[in-house]
Amino acid sequence: MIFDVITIFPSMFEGPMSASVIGIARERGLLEVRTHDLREWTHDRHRTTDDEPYGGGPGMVMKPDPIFEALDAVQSLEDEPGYVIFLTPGGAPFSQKLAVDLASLERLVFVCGRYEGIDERAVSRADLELSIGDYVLTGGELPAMVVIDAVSRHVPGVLGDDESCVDESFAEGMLEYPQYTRPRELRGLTVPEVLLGGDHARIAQWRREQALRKTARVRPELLAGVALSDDDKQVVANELRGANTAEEG
Ligand code: JEH
Repeated sequence: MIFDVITIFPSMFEGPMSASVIGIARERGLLEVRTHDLREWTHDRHRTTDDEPYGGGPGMVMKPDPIFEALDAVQSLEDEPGYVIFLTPGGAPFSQKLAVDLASLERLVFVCGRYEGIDERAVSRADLELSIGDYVLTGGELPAMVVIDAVSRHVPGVLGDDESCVDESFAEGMLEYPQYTRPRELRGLTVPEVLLGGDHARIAQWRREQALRKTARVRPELLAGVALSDDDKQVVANELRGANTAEEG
């Protein structure tokens, strides 16, 4: 899969896109991440990418013309133009489902804004406008890397067998159960007994209950999308009453 990124800060991508899973997948030729410096498509001495907002107001706005030219050039690099994504605070919420769906495309082209945002005529070149969450960042670069990371995990071969993403729907729509590794005891903190026994049915049952309780506590709204048995509903009701804390930690 190919990711093309148009940005005024290509260097921001160097570390995150070279380390760990993404870096290894690039070395193996499973992914390409190519950055393109937007300033190459400016034509003035100062390589200007921003200008004052029409109608007044604070801050500066990203000029549309370099973005049009950059997209024309980058989209022409391959036979197919790629699917164009703008990262903006007002975009549709990025989600796990979108990460999976976007992974079936051959090429994504990201435009990262800066300043207070992007001229709306350039934004109209987007096939999709995405936001990674309801908080304001300083630009679209970190969001682009978040999307690349989440999508790449679903490109065949990127994750090893040990870290495979197929079984992530185990506790469909719930938060994760707690995980433990060695040592068995650390500073008086112990691993739950059930995990040491090798009774896989009991372990699965325990993990599901832990996931259910955590979800009820932290993200109760997620449970609307989960099929709950009568026993499950009892567990949820207990958790919401704040029970099971003293005796089970
Ligand atoms: C932030 C791209 C490009 C943007 C808006 C404002 C104009 C009046 N989840 C996310 N958070 N932030 C971003 C994002 C994603 N995806 C993100 C970006 C850019 C993505 C520039 N910025 C910085 C930025 C706030 N608005 C500015 N105001 C004048 C129209 C309203 C407030 C500040 C900074």
